[in-house]
Amino acid sequence: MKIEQKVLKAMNEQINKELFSSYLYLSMSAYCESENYPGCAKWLEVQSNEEREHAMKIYRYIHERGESVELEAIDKPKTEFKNLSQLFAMVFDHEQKISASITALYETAMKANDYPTQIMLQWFITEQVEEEKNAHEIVDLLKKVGDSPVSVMMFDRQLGARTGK
Ligand code: OFO
Repeated sequence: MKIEQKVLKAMNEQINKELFSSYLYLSMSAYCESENYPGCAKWLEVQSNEEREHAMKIYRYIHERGESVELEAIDKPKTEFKNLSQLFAMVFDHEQKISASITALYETAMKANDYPTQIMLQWFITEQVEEEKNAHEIVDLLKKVGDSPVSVMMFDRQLGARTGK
């Protein structure tokens, strides 16, 4: 069964969004490295790698369906941040936008009666619940941490405990 053009276009756009997410989180990781928050840098690097893997899931799926992937230019991510609170608020905001984009893509696949694509996207829908939850928890935690250097150091250590590549 061929993928409808509308669905294919939306999936190719989603690849670009996932790659941009990866690039954005890597940029945030670089900022944390330069500000001496190695734990936050590690968390964001792992997140960046996960986002690339999300892009690759769709990339592989398009090929499995015998269609073509079309990669577009990736926008330049923000490189300067005010502080950790602003940075993680941006992560949460970005994840909410990605969830909306996945939902819209799912609706496009539904309208096209493309059941395999809907099944493939169910993984992303579940993943987004987790991603939003994680980002929201960090934003909340940072509110409690406040400005105390010792608390910020402990927060950084906690984030650095994240496992993954
Ligand atoms: Fe962080 O989200 Fe991908 O899908």
